[in-house]
Amino acid sequence: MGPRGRLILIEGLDRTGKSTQAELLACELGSNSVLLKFPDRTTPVGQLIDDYLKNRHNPLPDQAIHLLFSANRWEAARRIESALFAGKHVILDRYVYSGAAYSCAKNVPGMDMKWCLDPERGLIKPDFTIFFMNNGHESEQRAGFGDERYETVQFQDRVKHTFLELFETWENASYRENNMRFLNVANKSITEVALEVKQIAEKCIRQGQDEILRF
Ligand code: NYM
Ligand code: MG
Repeated sequence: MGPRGRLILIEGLDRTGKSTQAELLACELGSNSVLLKFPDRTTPVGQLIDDYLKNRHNPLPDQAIHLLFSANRWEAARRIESALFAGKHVILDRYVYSGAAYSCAKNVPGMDMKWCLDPERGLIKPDFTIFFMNNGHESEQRAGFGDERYETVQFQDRVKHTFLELFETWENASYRENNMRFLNVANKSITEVALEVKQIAEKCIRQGQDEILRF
């Protein structure tokens, strides 16, 4: 059996170019890679999520939509694991950290960070996480900003702080140091960012790591 593939996550705020870069990376790695975007809106659970995001008046309680986002990852868990063991690299466009940061940023009583992270326990953890940052209010200038729920400047600010708190307080120092990179994409071209992402991914693949990490 050959070496297992690497699980590489691209995370960040809305409209920072994550999907574009995840696609470019998957292209770069070629047929030896699989790209998964969360939420995966194609599954039955994903359709409920899509409906919620597009319809600002959807009455789903915050707890219920949170658990659907998590269920949407669990739906893919076995697929991810078998791809990795088949030697394929799996590129993720958003994952557990988005799940916790967006829900926790809503400040719903009882939905603290621990509550938000609990349903994610046991999911495979990325071998490497690249977190896309910008200087703040650039996302709103990107095409389409505001179309979906959560896309307001105030909420994005809260999500940004919640992401940072999540990494600082709830992620372990060794993961932060060895398995993560914060990448400021402000004022960088798609090509520049793609080159950095490619270099990070290639390093992660070269280094290798046998055991699967879990949340
Ligand atoms: N989102 C995404 C969540 O609130 N929880 C999650 O677990 C995930 C994966 O969905 N505003 C939010 C973040 C986005 C929205 O994602 C849709 P995208 O990448 O714009 O399709
Ligand atoms: Mg979006």
